[in-house]
This record gives sequence, C-alpha cells and structure tokens, in this order.
Amino acid sequence: MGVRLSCLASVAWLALIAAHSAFAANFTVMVGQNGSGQSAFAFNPSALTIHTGDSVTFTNFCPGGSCGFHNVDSTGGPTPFKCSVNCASTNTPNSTAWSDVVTFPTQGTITYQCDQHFSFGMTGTINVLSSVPVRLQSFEVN
Ligand SMILES: [Cu+2]
Repeated sequence: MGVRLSCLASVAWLALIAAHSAFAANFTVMVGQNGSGQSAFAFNPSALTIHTGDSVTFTNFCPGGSCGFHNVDSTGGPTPFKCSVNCASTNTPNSTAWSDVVTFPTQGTITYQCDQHFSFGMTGTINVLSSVPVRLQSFEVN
C-alpha cells in the first residue's frame, strides 16, 4: 500500500512539470517606464526571466497619449531583434503607440537597449532558461 501511494505521488509530480513546459507564456515589458510605473528612460521590468518558447510583448508607454521616442534593439544573446513600429523595416526609435511580440526559442541571456537613450541607462536583460523536457510515455493506475 505504501509503495502504491508513492507511485501515485510521483505521477502527479511529473504531470505538474509537464504542464509547465507545455504552455508558453507571454510577458509584457513597458518601454519608457520605470519600476514605479512612471515615464522614464527605462524598461519595466528591466530584468526579466522567462523560459524557452515564451514571448515578450514590448509596448511603448504612452501616458495621456504622449509616447516616448523609443525602440528595443538587442545588443547580445542568442535571439537578435530590433523593433518599434515593427521588427523588420520600421524599427528605429519612434514615438507612436507601438507594440511588438518577440518569441525567445533559445536559452541564454539577451541584452537590449533603446538606441536613442542607452547612454541614459535605458537598457534591459532577458534571461531565457531552458524549459524542462518531459516525455511521459505511459503509466498505469490500478
Ligand atoms: Cu528611448
């Protein structure tokens, strides 16, 4: 009886780990906002930890409809990106209410900046951890 209970507990634990790795999450980084939610040459949050397969929505902060002149441009790490109005042709600092989603498939630390304001400390990091791979092939419950 004790052995059977122990097996059931193990199955439940595996199921929780699998659920974590199976669903990618989306995180938001506010561009031009500090940790207190105020307009600043900053990202909120400036340091973010996610897992492979997760995505980040970078959104230009526009209090009262007035947006800062910003972009997000990676300066290191496995997933390069440069975005403002979009992440391809119109990606230099821009003062419209832009928002872009970037997906991070690879483990590593990404550093990024606003090209207009990095000298004022407008930089951020995204630490991408590997998702836990789980292959649950079969189990029986008696
Ligand atoms: Cu900026």
